[in-house]
Amino acid sequence: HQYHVAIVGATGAVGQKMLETLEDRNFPIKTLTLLSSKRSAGKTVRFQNKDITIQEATPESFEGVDIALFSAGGSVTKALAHEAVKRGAVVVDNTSAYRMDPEVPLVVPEVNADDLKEHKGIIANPNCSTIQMVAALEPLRQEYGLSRVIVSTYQAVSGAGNEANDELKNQSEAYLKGEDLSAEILPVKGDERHYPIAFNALPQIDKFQDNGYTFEEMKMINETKKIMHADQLPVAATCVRLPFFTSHAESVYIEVEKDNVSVEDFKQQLSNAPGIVLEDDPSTQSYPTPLSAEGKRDVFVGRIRKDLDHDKGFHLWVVSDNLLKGAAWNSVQIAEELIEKQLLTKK
Ligand code: 11C
Repeated sequence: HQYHVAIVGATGAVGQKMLETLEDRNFPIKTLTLLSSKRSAGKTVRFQNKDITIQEATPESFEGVDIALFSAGGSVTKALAHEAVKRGAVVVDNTSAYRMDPEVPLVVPEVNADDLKEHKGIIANPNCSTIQMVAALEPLRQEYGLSRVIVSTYQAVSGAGNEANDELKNQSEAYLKGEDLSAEILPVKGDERHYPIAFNALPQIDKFQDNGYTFEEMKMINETKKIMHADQLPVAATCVRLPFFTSHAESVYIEVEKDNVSVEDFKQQLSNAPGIVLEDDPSTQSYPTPLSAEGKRDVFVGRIRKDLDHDKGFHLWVVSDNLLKGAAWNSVQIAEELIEKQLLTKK
């Protein structure tokens, strides 16, 4: 069977990766409709050696569409996702618009694929930094239980889109020429103050919330609890932007419930886990980095250590391509699961 697939936001950083991923996976496509804002409509992109013209997204664009992958910002999702569902499409949404809606499953296939069975037309793809963390923690939670998570992130600029990539490039060139750096996008487009990202580290990703955490930090906290069905799990996050283009890295501290768990147990568990690659050998300086993970669909884990003061505490280093497992690949993977589980009709 082949499907009519639509991508909303085809020209964005994630939309581009969705096209590449559909091609790489040889996804069973009958028709591919590429949609965007009025501004990008009329451009053409190449897919499987053909030029496809991007059309302006309207409610009618979704007539006959089976699967719609949205990645054009929360306001576009809010305006069009229900219109797509009304016309019979199943929506996989890569924005934060409906992630915390109790009617909308929030899915990382390695963790909670069964939640797809409850969908009512819209499925949310989690935030990139959340996805890679829960994918790495789930195999450990299943075996040893989880009683606390504390994460600090080291995130790539592409998480803030193509404009942020350009800002890093321009500032880096300016810095090396000894010129002044101008900052207009990061840390958050539309926020009042901007700081250079080149040769810097910014402890703000997305807007500040009333509790002093940023929205990115609250996404990691709330989404983790929802995906793992663990409302009571204590989760804390500090999210930091660093000057590289691709992949998010995370230093994760967890406490397990079981006694007498060893680093070897962790390694065994992770090396058998779906979608996880263990890269952890201090004797050969083996560990993942943002550059080594770029372009790959897996989540890489290294630097596993037992806490020196807490017998149930462990430290891990988790790295993944934020545009692939963090966005495009997780969305396409959800679409593949929907086909496999015969869930392409709404309940
Ligand atoms: C970043 N994690 O790195 C963000 C990008 O909610 O899907 C993803 C935003 C989202 O800036």
